[in-house]
Amino acid sequence: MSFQEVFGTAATGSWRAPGRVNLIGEHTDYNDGVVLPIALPVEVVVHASPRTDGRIAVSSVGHDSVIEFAIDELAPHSVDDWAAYPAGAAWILRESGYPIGGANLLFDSDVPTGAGLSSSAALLCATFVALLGLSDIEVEPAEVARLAQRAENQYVGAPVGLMDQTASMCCTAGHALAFDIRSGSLDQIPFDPSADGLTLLVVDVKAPHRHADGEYAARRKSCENAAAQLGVPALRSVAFDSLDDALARLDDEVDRRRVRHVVTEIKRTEDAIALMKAGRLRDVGPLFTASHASLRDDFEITVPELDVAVDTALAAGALGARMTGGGFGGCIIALTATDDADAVLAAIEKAFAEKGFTPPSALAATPSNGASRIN
Ligand code: GAF
Repeated sequence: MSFQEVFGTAATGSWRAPGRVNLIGEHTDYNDGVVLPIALPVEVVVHASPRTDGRIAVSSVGHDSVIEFAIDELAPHSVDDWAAYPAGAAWILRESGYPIGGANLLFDSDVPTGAGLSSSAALLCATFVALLGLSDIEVEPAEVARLAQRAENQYVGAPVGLMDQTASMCCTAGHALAFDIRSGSLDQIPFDPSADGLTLLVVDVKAPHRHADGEYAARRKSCENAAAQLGVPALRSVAFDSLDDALARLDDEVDRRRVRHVVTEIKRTEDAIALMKAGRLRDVGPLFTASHASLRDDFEITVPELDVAVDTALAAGALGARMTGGGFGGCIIALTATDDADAVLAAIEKAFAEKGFTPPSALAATPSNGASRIN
């Protein structure tokens, strides 16, 4: 249904916010680490018009239902299902003192859900830019990302870090975003694989997310416990050179593995950023592969579909491959010579058919712009 059909008026504007894929730096954001995402050319679009009664009504293309709430009456978890995200955005804006007005919002998205490409951060960020835009309130994109994280943590109740929202707000076309969570610095690194005859494949392995929420919270807790035991504010404070000393001071074998992943992953991310700045993208491949091994063996968040996709991509000639995102399903990325990309994808499809897995699908990894107004 069109905006006019749902709400009986025309939309006064449209805004968009993209999904993302992280090149490297997995499960480092909530450890004050470094991440390197790109925004993808898939996005949540929201068509919007203002209301004068302090209420927000949300609907989405393909669904007939309209969910409505009063901004004044919002409290954590007061709206559930997908509408919890726009409600959470309105709630944190109100709590933070931004005088937003009511709105009618119609969402349309081509970000696959459950694929680890941040459909929820895109939904949140699209809502923020629309609600702020309708009320002519200007807020820095990085601050919008922090508000979006607070909405997800406090309203929806998901203990996520700050990467996905920042990627959706702050990425730029043709660049990967080197985001240092501790310092807050945002460095746009030119990222154009095709200039080097390379392709970044993003392959959705279509694995059902298995216990992803509880496992994510457990990983985060393990990292926080270890940091507390080491007497540091976050695992970012553990220098790569002193990793062995730190591991020797931890009682718990599982926590030791989690710490080893986080500290080595931050180092790999810093190395990848340095290589990309030096124009040596090809050499980043082995860092991707080492990241995957660490996520599989130390962080223990891969599933057979992710491991088979990575192993097959490497056997078929990829320069490097890894799972990306929260884990327990989602996508892998594989850096390949452009001439080999079709063969790598075909090899993954063949391996999945032989294993009886759901057929995977591939996406274009063109680095795109963060959230913006469309019209
Ligand atoms: C999910 C979270 F939302 C991010 O904050 C990040 O921790 C990521 O998993 C893992 O790197 O996408």
